[in-house]
Amino acid sequence: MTKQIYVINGPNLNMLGIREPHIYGHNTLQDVQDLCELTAKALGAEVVFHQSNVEGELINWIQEARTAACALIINAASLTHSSIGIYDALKALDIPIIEVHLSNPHAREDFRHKSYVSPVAFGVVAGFGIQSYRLAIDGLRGKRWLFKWNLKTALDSFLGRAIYPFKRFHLNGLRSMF
Ligand code: DHK
Repeated sequence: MTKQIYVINGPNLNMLGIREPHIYGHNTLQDVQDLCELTAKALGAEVVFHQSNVEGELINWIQEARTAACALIINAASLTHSSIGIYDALKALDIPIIEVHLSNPHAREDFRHKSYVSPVAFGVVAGFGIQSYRLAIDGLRGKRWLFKWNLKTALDSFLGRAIYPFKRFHLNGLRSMF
C-alpha cells in the first residue's frame, strides 16, 4: 500500500485564481493539486486531495486521515481562525500536521493572527503562494513517520513476493507489529 499524504483545503479555496488574485495569486486549486502530487511522488507517496466550504466535511476527512494517512497538510482557510471543531479533530491525530497558507496571515488583519491549527501543527508554512504546499510536503522528507511507513510498505512488498502462499497469514501478523 502506498503511503498517503492528506491535503485538506477549507472554504473559498475552490475560488483560487479568481478570488483576490493580488493576495492569493493566479493559480487554481487544480494547480495546487498537481503540485502536491508531483512533490509527493518524489517521496514515494501519493496525495489524497480535498476541498470543501463545509466545516463538517473537513472534520470528516481529518478523522479519516487518522488511520489512512502518514501526514496531513491543511489549509483551513478562514476556519483556521475560528474553528474549535477542526482544532478538536486535529488533536485526535497522531500523524504530523503541517499548517499551510498561501498568504502570510500575520501580515494581514488582526483577526487572521489567531490560528486554531498552529497549536497542534508540527510546522507552519505561509506566504509562499502555492509553493507553501510544496515546501510543506518537502519538509516531510526523511522524517521518521515516513520511514516507519516505508518499512511497513517494504516488508509488505518483500514478503508478498517471497512467501506468496502464506502471504495473508504472515502479513497480518507483521502488520500488527507496526
Ligand atoms: C486563506 C484564506 O481563505 C483566509 O481566510 C486565511 C488563507 C488565509 C491563505 O492564505 O491561504 O486567512
